[in-house]
Amino acid sequence: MSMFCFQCQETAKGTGCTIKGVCGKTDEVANLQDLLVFVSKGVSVFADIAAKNNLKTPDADQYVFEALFTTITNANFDPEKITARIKQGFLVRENLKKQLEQAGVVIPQDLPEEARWISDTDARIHAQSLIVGILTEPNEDIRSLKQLLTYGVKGMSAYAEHAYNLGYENEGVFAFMHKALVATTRKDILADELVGLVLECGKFGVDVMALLDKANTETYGHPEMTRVELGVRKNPAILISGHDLKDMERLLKQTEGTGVDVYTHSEMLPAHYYPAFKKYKHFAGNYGNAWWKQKEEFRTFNGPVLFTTNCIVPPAEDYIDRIYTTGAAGYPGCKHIGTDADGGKDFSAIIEHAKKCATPTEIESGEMIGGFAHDQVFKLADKVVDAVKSGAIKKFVVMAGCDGRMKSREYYTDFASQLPDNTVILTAGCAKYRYNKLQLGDIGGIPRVLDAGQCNDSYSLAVIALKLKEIFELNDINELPIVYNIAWYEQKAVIVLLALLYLGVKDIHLGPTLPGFLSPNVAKVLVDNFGIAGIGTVPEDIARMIG
Ligand code: SF4
Ligand code: SF3
Repeated sequence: MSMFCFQCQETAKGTGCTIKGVCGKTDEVANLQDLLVFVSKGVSVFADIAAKNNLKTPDADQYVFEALFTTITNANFDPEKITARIKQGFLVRENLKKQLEQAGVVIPQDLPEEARWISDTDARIHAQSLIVGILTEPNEDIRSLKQLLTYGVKGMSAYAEHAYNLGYENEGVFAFMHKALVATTRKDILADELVGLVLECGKFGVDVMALLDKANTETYGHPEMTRVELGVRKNPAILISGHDLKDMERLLKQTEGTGVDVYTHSEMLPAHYYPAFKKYKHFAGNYGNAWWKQKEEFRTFNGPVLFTTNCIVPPAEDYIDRIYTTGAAGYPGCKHIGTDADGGKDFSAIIEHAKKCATPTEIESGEMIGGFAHDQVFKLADKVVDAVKSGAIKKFVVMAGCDGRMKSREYYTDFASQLPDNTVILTAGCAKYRYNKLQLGDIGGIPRVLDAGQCNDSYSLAVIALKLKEIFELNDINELPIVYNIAWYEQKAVIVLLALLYLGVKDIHLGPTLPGFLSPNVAKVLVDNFGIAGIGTVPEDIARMIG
């Protein structure tokens, strides 16, 4: 075994990648990511002490959410970038210590190892990275809970960063992030306390998604019902992938008037739903499907691709020179566009690159519809309520989450197409690509697939559910005609799941497989208390969920 990682749904054999990641992550990068998480926890130890003494720690907050985002599945494969972040962590930690000393705060002597380890050379960093991994926690259940909590905080970090990039912060989220990470350093912590923290993580998951929703909608307007082109135009173009709307805005502004079009890929599709982006005439459409099909689709796109976040598939030699990264994303050999001293980003290199490339080859045509976040659905509320009352809509099926390359995910296409005509799918995240191009029709003008947006817009689905609960005067969210069949892949899906559990949602089906990081006992806690279940066959599950 040269590494150990079991944080995503595609982990080898459902138990852990031990030689190389199924995602393409090398053992070197996996071990460096373990060390980056370890160092982040050390920073959080001091930030947590500071918070308890009413001291603000903006540098530490930013460091921890950026560092953890870097370790999310398919975000960053670059050992040099990860090593640089590890080194940065030591500096942030030393500055924090000084800040505490200057404020007269007594630093405890019995600090965890995460807060004590110091290194200055790459060789020592690499040596240390081999011995700080997940398996250092010997108890299977405690390890499972510590990782579940860590993955929840990783997902939270990603959403906190997007909000931060738009100038929105929530100190409560940062304080919880540090508190949770400190808890995972404790050798004496018991399962009950960790279970409590996992549930509390869900509360802050709701908070961070609400914050990001506010950031996105106050900055770019409320998503509205939108038809998105799937075909191509005649200009050279840039494809933008990932989740960061600030980068989307920068790219649209900088490409305006250059003769270069901009297309969205995968999780950036929902950018089309925001009013602020509709004014850009060169904002062409969406190209391709979910992240895992990028090898074929990037070849035919012909132009450069900008990754603002995950999910990167290790690029093939014939197009790696067209891949650019920014923010938390990174891949060795790909050009990274960093932030200027004034906080801006200069995309001129990618724009010049696009001008020299052939125009995109058309792989699809037509259009698809989306933009059903909470505000748009509330505008349709009367129609929706009437349809429920008349029985035209029998059930809503939340099918949010992630897509992935496993063949077993064909289940979701079959499930969507075999659902009875009186059901409406509520979706968010890249899971939608399994069924958003099926012609499932509408119910009295309400499309049968309502796409709220990116994975973080699962928050919108919760807001819609809470509104329906109010309209129908119900006591419990579980009395609504809504069932949950969620597909997960990476750690943002973990925070979405914890947020739904916090909101009291029961009987969520999670697939295509349950997380490998859940020990049998921890899985049992989720099954017994929340009715979490896996998936079965499509007919069985439709019978079970729809009746
Ligand atoms: Fe394996 Fe997933 Fe970890 Fe990649 S992120 S190494 S596929 S568990
Ligand atoms: Fe997709 Fe990676 Fe999770 Fe944001 S882009 S949902 S998998």
